[in-house]
Amino acid sequence: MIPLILYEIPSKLEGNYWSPNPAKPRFVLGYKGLPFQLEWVEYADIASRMKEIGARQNKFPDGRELYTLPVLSDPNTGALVTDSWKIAEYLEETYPDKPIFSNKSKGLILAFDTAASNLWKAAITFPLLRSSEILNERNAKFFITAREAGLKEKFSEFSPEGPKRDEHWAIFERAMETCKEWYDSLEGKWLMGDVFSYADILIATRLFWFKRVLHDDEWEKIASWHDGRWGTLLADVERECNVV
Ligand SMILES: N[C@@H](CCC(=O)N[C@@H](CS)C(=O)NCC(=O)O)C(=O)O
Repeated sequence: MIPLILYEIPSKLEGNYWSPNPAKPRFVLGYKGLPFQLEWVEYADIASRMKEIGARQNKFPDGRELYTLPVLSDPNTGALVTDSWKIAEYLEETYPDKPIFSNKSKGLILAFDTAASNLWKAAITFPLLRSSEILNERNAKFFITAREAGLKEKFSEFSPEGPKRDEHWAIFERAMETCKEWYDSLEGKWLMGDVFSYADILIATRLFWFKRVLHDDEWEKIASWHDGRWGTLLADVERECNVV
């Protein structure tokens, strides 16, 4: 089998990885035990590089069309897939061993993806601010301009220290409380009880993002909530997906 190619975004961090969306297919590839290699594309070069390889643009709910990562190329089939969800679907259909949508759960997990995004929506300007700090100057500039346009807010307003940042932390904690309720509703360490699924990858890749971009004390605060279960969950999913 020829290794698949996953297009990823680098950072200044040791180990490079940081971005939650490319992490999703990376975790799936690891879980399914598929061979793959990475092609690193600087944030500011995503559009030009993706145009060059013929990837399609992504369409956002507000109608914007944008070249985004992750993109996956599969030389075994000739497929070139944009968008983490579409990649997950593609990998599941093409390589069904070790399923990520067991028990016909794909529709529910798609709905869960939206629910999980909405859960953190109001708090993620803080990790976005921290994300800009782990990119080099050129990419940080690009990233900030793009996020300002997306959020319709000046960068300095994203999550300034003080009441606004405190409110983001409060929203964060409430979100993790909801997440805890989801996990507590069944016995077993995964969201579907004993069955590992893409839903766990959706939660873990966000935790992964927080761990990578937030300052150590900030991540440790999140990891320690609810008896340290979030640090443990991330480690469990990483082990399950062979990404450590
Ligand atoms: N729904 C898409 C979102 C992908 C996305 O927003 N990717 C970001 C990086 S994490 C990106 O490539 N943004 C390009 C830009 O802002 O120009 C997915 O899940 O793949």
